Amino acid sequence: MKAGIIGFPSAGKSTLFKILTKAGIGPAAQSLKRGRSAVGVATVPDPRLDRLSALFRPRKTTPAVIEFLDVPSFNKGAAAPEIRLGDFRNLDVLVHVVRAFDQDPLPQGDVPGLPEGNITELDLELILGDLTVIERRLERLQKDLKKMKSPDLIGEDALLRKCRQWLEQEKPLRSLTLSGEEKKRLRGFSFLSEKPVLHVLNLPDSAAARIPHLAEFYRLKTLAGQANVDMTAVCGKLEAELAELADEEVEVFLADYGLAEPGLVRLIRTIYRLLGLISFFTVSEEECRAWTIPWGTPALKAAGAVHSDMERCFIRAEVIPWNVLLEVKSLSAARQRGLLRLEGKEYPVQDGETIYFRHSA
Ligand SMILES: Nc1nc2c(ncn2[C@@H]2O[C@H](COP(=O)(O)OP(=O)(O)O)[C@@H](O)[C@H]2O)c(=O)[nH]1
Ligand SMILES: [Mg+2]
Repeated sequence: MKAGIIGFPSAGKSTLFKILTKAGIGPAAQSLKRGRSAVGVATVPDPRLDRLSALFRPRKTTPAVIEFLDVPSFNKGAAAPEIRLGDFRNLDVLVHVVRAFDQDPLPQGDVPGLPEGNITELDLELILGDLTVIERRLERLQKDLKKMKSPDLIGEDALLRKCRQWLEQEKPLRSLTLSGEEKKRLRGFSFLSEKPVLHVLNLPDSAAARIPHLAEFYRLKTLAGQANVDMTAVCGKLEAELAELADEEVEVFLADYGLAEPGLVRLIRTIYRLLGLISFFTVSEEECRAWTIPWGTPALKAAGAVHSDMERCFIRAEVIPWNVLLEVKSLSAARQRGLLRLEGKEYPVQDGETIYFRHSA
């Protein structure tokens, strides 16, 4: 999975990127100077995997990962494509950092100003970027259509006009209803406003204790009825301090600020919610590992995520929820007690299940 961190200058993008990916400042800053995105990998925190790993004591524990890009800042009115479009190819989600830490200190009970303006402005940049691409392609298409009226070209022309009409109303493509066929046709364009967006409010420290509440408040107020968008909040400065601490100090620090968990944990969880992703686990003495799949994935495809041979030679999936496995302590005990379910190819894998794939490879 790939996520692009985007936004206007000094929103806290690089700060967030560095904490998420534990990236050194050097190489990342160098990439940005050349106008390219810096790339780093974040591991997905999952206490369920930690608990399974503590039980199985495998030689290796492998969490799921998300690749993050620290995309150079957008400049207002410049339309996004001045940023190399290549950076946006294959991005599954845009993480938009919204600067909201200015009103420091914030009186208790007060709510920071709504960042609606910032969100609309960002959407406008994405929309303008896509319009530029569409205009260019339509121009080219008219020339080609003069030479040859193939159904393919006619179809593309109609679809792009439909998109253009939507964008001209300042609406992002992610809210336009498209058929599977149409979506497939658009894929090659990698349209910016088509990608799901997670808005991350970067709030002042003084808002720390109320962060989950504020994130929810703004989400309901700002994003009501919008498709493929979600919202969360962090205190960037606080998260940066948190990242410097040893594991055993983290809990005390969080408690001091009245926080239940680091903002980054919530951020990643919200990405999963937005994209409709779930996790399943494979466990053995060799390796305990978390895998990310879309909600509703059948067991056969889940097997394929682990190994193509497992998909090809799939026999059965042996399934048990992670917490039940923790209780009975081993797969063989679970099998004996009839707690290991046998499921076939079509079975939709549920979040948090531990799976042993039987195969004939
Ligand atoms: N007070 C405060 N300052 C922040 C926070 N996040 C970032 N900054 C500061 O804002 C400036 C810009 O941050 P940076 O991450 O480089 O922003 P970018 O341009 O979006 O990459 C830096 O001086 C940061 O130290 C925050 O949450 N609170
Ligand atoms: Mg930056």
